[in-house]
Amino acid sequence: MADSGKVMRIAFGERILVITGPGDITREQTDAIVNAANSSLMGGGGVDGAIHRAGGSAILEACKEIVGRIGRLPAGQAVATPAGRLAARHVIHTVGPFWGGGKRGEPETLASCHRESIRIADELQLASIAFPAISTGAYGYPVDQAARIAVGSAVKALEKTTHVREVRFVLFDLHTFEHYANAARSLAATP
Ligand code: AR6
Repeated sequence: MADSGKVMRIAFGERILVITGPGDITREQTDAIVNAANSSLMGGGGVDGAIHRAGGSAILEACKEIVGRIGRLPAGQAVATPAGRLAARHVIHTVGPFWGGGKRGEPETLASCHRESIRIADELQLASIAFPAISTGAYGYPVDQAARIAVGSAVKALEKTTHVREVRFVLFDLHTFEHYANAARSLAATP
């Protein structure tokens, strides 16, 4: 889709990081969009609810099949389903950490969400993937800290991909956009 709101683009060699917002990830035309799911994979509120509503029942059917096969999805891991009626071709569902103060492995788990989602997109030979601000809504992760972890781990993963060339963060509100943009600016400024 045409970028809505503000857009920041940072090139890393042939790869590109895009931070944009305010924006609705369900309207993204990247090859994959990432869902901030819960371990049941049965849908929920926030961005999870929005993705299931916009994509239709094909997403839930695929999630049920996955849960039947592997059971609940642990935090930090990711799985891919078709995207139903969405413009994206795939939804990559990942489960962020619930914020419990920061000493329960939350940063490692949040980094793993981004690393695993990009790894799966690369395995599917996709060129682009869009993330929401995982864990910063119902799961209560402080946005400034989440932004640093999310952008840092995404760029690190992006440097190693074979197919994925573009990672986008599509932030729902301006406040969240500013934090992710600041995190990207600091990262780009670090030699
Ligand atoms: N596009 C982009 N971002 C969105 C959208 C959208 N359409 N809608 C909301 N956001 P949350 P979490 C933002 O709560 O913290 C669900 O019930 C939102 O403003 O969706 O990882 C799941 O089933 C916030 O910045 O995800 C889980 O139970 C960000 O997305 C639980 O919530 C994440 O907020 C997961 O909690």
